[in-house]
Amino acid sequence: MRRRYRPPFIPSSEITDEKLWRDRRRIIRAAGIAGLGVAAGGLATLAGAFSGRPPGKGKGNAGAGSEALEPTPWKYITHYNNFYELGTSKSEPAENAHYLKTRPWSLSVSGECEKPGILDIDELLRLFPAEERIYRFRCVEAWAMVVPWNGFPLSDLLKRFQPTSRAKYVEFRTLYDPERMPGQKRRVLDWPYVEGLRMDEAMHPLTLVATGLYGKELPAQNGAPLRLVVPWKYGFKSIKSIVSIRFTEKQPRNTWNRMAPDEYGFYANVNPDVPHPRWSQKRERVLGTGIFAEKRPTLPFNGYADEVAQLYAGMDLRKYF
Ligand SMILES: Nc1nc2c(c(=O)[nH]1)N[C@H]1C(S)=C(S)[C@@H](COP(=O)(O)O)O[C@H]1N2
Ligand SMILES: [Mo]
Repeated sequence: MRRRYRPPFIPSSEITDEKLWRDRRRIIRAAGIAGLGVAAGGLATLAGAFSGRPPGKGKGNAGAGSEALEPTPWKYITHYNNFYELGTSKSEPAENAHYLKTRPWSLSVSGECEKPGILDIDELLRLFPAEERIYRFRCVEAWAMVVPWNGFPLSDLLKRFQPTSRAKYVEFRTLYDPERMPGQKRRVLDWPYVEGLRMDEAMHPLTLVATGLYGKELPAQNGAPLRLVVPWKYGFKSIKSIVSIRFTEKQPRNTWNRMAPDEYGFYANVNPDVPHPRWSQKRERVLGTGIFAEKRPTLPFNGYADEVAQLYAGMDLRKYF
């Protein structure tokens, strides 16, 4: 999480996917098909789909103040990554993606619930069809992007296992398998990667399980076959390549909080007023806009304050950072 930015190397073969997606979107819009969440009235750009309101099915929601934002190009979303299981630099996760075989894969759900169980990934993908959600994404290292995810609300998945009234938190774990995740051969983190959410955060309609990107299968470097996306929190909360979910009574100890408790909190809500101990969080650099592009201001809750600020009413957000 501490490296300086190097422009990523981009093979031209990677650029096709995003172009296809844009062409498809253009065709759908030109045909006047409803369901994209784009109001009638001829929006000039795709970014016009960003309303800042809670998302409906297939609707973009890149947060308040995102009107001028375009989805970040595929090549940046897939070649500038944090995924320590596949290497600690930004370029290694894409280079090492081939190690991460995503079949067989299953998700176990346990803890404080009536119906614990194990779901095979293909069964899971059948049960929970993906819709498109365009979200802002903000890493704790002060870079940002806009991502067209495909996924489904985490709440749909969790409800199936019937959490009990003792379930106050949800804990997530990444696969532990040094053969498929060669970064785990070195003890740079305390493997496996663990994250957690409070139950109300986990059940919030913005909280997504992502299984795809730009209408395609999720690339390994982005957390295939399934990863969490919590758009109002710093990127490290969005745990990748999940194999286990556990309902708990006590707050889980998330990996980065265990590594450096004064730098990474449990809540990790995007907050321009609370600096990281080693850098400011007031501004962010948008990937794909060029290294000379001006930084833009970071918004409270990453632009989703209208939707989520009430979850933290009465909490001191400097203490619970
Ligand atoms: N298992 C796992 N999940 C992880 C990480 C990681 O190293 N391992 N990095 C986190 C961090 S710090 C960020 S910013 C995002 C990056 O997601 P992206 O590469 O898809 O942009 O993944 C998060 N999820
Ligand atoms: Mo991050």
